[in-house]
Amino acid sequence: MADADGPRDLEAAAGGFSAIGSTLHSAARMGARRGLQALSRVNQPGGFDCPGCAWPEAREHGAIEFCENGAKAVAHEGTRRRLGRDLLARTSVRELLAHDDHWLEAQGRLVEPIVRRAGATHFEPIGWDEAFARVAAELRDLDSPDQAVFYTSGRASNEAAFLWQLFARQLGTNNLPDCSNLCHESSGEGLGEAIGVGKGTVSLEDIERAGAIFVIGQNPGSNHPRMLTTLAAAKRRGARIVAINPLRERGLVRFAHPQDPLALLGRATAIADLYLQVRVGGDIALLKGIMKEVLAAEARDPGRVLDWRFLREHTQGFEALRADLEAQRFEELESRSGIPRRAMREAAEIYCAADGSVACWAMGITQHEHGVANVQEILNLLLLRGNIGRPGAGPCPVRGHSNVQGDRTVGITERPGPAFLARLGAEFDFEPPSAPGLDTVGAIGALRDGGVRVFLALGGNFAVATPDTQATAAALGRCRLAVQIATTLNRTPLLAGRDALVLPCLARSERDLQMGGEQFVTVEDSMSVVHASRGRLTPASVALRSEPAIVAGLAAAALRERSRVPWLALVEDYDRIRERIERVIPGFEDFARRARAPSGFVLPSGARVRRFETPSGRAHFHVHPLPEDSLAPGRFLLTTIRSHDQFNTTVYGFDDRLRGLRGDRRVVLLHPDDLAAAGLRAGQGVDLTSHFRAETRTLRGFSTVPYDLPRRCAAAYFPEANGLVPVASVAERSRTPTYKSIEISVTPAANLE
Ligand SMILES: Nc1nc2c(c(=O)[nH]1)N[C@H]1C(S)=C(S)[C@@H](COP(=O)(O)OP(=O)(O)OC[C@H]3O[C@@H](n4cnc5c(=O)[nH]c(N)nc54)[C@H](O)[C@@H]3O)O[C@H]1N2
Ligand SMILES: Nc1nc2c(c(=O)[nH]1)N[C@H]1C(S)=C(S)[C@@H](COP(=O)(O)OP(=O)(O)OC[C@H]3O[C@@H](n4cnc5c(=O)[nH]c(N)nc54)[C@H](O)[C@@H]3O)O[C@H]1N2
Ligand SMILES: [Mo]
Repeated sequence: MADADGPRDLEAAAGGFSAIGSTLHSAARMGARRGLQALSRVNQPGGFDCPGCAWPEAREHGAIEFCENGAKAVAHEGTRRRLGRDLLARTSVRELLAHDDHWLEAQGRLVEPIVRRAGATHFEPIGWDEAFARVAAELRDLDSPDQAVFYTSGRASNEAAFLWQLFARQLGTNNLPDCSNLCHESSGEGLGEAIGVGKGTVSLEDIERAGAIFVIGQNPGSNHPRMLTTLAAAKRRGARIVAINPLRERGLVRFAHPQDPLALLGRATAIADLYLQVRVGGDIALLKGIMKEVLAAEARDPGRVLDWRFLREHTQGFEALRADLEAQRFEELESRSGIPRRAMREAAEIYCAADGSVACWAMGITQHEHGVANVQEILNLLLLRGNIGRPGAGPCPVRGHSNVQGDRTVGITERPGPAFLARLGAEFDFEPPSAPGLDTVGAIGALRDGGVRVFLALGGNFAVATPDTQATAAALGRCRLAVQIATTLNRTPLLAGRDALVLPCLARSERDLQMGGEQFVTVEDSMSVVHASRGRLTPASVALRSEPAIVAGLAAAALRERSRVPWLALVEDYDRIRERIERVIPGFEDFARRARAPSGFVLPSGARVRRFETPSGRAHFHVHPLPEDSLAPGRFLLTTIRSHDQFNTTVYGFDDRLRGLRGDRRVVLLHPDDLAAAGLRAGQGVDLTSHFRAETRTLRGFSTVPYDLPRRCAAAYFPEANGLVPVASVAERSRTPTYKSIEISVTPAANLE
C-alpha cells in the first residue's frame, strides 16, 4: 500500500530524513563513539530498555530498535555535561528557580548527593550516610506516617518500585501517588470495571493481524514512533486504519521509516484511511454515532454484524446500550463531535468489514472529565463484535513512561487491594496499612493544607507535571523536607519549604555494580511483556547509586529495628528482590529465570482468554450520557499536547517539526476562522485565561498560531500551559486532571505598563 511521494512530501511525513538527522545529532551530544555504542544496545537482548516510551519491542531481534525520541532520551541521560559543585556554589536556589526547566536539565547529570539545609541559600554536597540519616530523622519525627508522601514516576524499574512501596507501607502509609494518576488512570478504572483487568489485552502479533486499527487520542508520530513501524506494516498487508484526533497529526497521515531503504528513495506509507477530526472532548458523541451505524448495519443484515454468541455468553448490559443508542439523535451527535454522519458510517463500515479490530488510545481519551466514560465507550464498540480475547482484536491503551505499567503491577498504588496486602504482609512479616492513601491530586491538596511534612519522589518532576503550577509550587513550599531521587536537577526539589535533598541515581543505560556483581533490572511494556534491562555504559559519576540501592538505604536508615526486611542484602543481588516479587505478585513464577529469556515473558491476563474477572464473570457494557455542552460563547476548549522534542517536562528543544512549528512553545493553536472572529492576528501576543467554576487563572506571553483543528478548540503545549489547569478539575472516578479539556478565553496581551 506504500505510495510514492516526492521529496517534499517526504519531509512532511513523520520519520524520514529529518528523524535520522535528529537521531545522529543526539548521538553526537554523547560523543560519537559512546553515543553509537549506547544506541546499539537499546532494546536488544542483553541491552537496556529504551527509557523513552512503553511501546513493546519487536520480537525478532537484530533490527535496530530505537527511534528519534529514544535516541534523545538516551543522549539526555548520556550527556557529558555534569552539574558540579562550582555551579551550585555560585548559583543560589532563588537563581536556579529563575531559570526555566530547559536550562536546569541542560546543566547535565547530577554527580553526588546535594542538600539545601534549612535557612541556606545554596545547595551543597552531602555524604550518602548523612543524607539517609537526615531523611530517617525527619520520618521518625512525624506524628503519623500519613504525613509522608512517596511519589513515583514511571521510569522506575520493577525492582526499585517494589522496594519503594514496601518502604512506604512498612512506614505505615499508602500515600503512593504516581504519574499514572496523571496519565492512564482513566484507562485502568474503565477497563477494570468493564473487563476485570486494568490493562490492555493485545500483543504486537494482534496488531499485526488486525483488520482494522483505531488510533484514538494518540499521537504516535511524536510519542511512540516505533508504533508507526507496526502501523505501516499493518497497512502494507491490508489493514485499515481510522484516526480520531482533533489535530491532523503528521505521523498518522503518512510515515517514512527512517531505517527503510525505500524511505530513503522517497517513499512514505499513508497511514490513516479515515481521519476524523473530532472536536476536543467530542469522542463520546462520535463513538455513539459509530455504534449507531453498527446497529443499523446489523438491522440491514440481521445476525451477521454483531457477535451474538459472544454477547450472549460473555457480556452483560447490551440491551441497555442498545436502548441508549436508539435514543440518541444523529444531529446532536454530529454537532457535539463535529463529525458528519456519513463519516461515522464510513468508520462503522471499516469496523464491520474487519475480521478483528484493535483500538489504541492514549491521553486524548483519558485526560478529560469524562475520561473513564471515553474508555468505556471504546470498549462498548469493541465488545459489539466480540473484539476481545481473540487474535487480531482488543483494547490497547498505549502507555507512556517505559515502566509505568510495571510499577503498578508491583504495587505502586494508593489503593491496594486486600489480597495484595495480605501477601505482602505475610512475605515480610508485618501489618500493611489498609486505608487508601493520597493520589497525585490528593497529595497537592494535602501539601497545601500542611498535612504533608515529607515529600519523597522516585524520579519524575512533580511540580511541573501536575496541574496549577503556581498553586502546586506554593503547596510544595509547605513541606519540611523534599527528597528527590533523580538523574538531573529539576524544579521540584527547588521548591521545598525547608530542607531539600537530591539523591543522584544511575540511569537506565549505565552499568549497575553491586556486592553480588553486575545487576540488571526488569520492566513491563504496554503489552504486559516483562523483560530485562541491563545498563552497559560507565556511570556519569562514581558517587551515583542505583535506585534500588538508594531506596534500600533510605528504608534501612528510617525503619531500623521496626523492619525485618534485610534491605541491604536484598540489593546485593537483585534476584533476591525478584524472589520476593515472585512470592507477592501473581504471574511472576520462576521470575529470575524467565527475566533472563531474550524476549522476556508475558504476564497472564484472564481477559485475553475471555475469562473476565468481574463480579459477574462477564464483560460489561456501560451506558454514559452525552457530556453537557457547557462551553460559554466566545470561549475555547483547550487541549494540551506534547511535541517530539520533549519528554514530558524535559524539553529538549523548541521545535515541533512534525507540526511545522519552530522556535517557540509558548503558543496557542486556533482555527483561522476563530482567530478572525476574535479579532486576532496570527502571531499576536495573547493572554490565556481558564474558567473553572468561579475561578480564573491567567497565563501571559503566549502567541497565536492558526492551525488546522476544529472550531472552538484550542491547543497549547504541556507543561507551558499547566498553570491553566485547576487542581480541582479532575476526571470523574479516576481523578485524572482534565489536561485535555480546559475552558479558556484568549485575549490580546494586556499592556502591563
Ligand atoms: N517524544 C515524547 N514521547 C513520549 C512522551 C513525551 O513527552 N515526548 N511522553 C510519554 C508519556 S508519559 C505519555 S502518557 C505518552 C503520551 O502520548 P500521547 O497521548 O500520544 O500524547 P499527547 O500529546 O498528550 O496527546 C495525544 C493526542 O491526543 C489528541 N487529543 C487531544 N484532545 C483530544 C480529544 O478530546 N479527543 C481525541 N480523540 N484526541 C485528542 C492530541 O491532538 C494528541 O494528538 O507519550 C509518551 N512518549
Ligand atoms: N498539561 C499536561 N500535563 C501533563 C500531561 C499532559 O498531557 N498535559 N501528561 C501527564 C502525564 S501522561 C505524565 S506521565 C506526567 C509525567 O510526570 P513525571 O513522570 O513526574 O515527569 P517527567 O517529566 O517524566 O520526569 C522527568 C524527570 O525524571 C527524572 N529522571 C529521568 N530519568 C530518570 C531515572 O532513570 N531515574 C530517576 N529517579 N529519575 C529520572 C529527571 O530528573 C527528569 O527531570 O505528566 C502529566 N502532566
Ligand atoms: Mo504519561
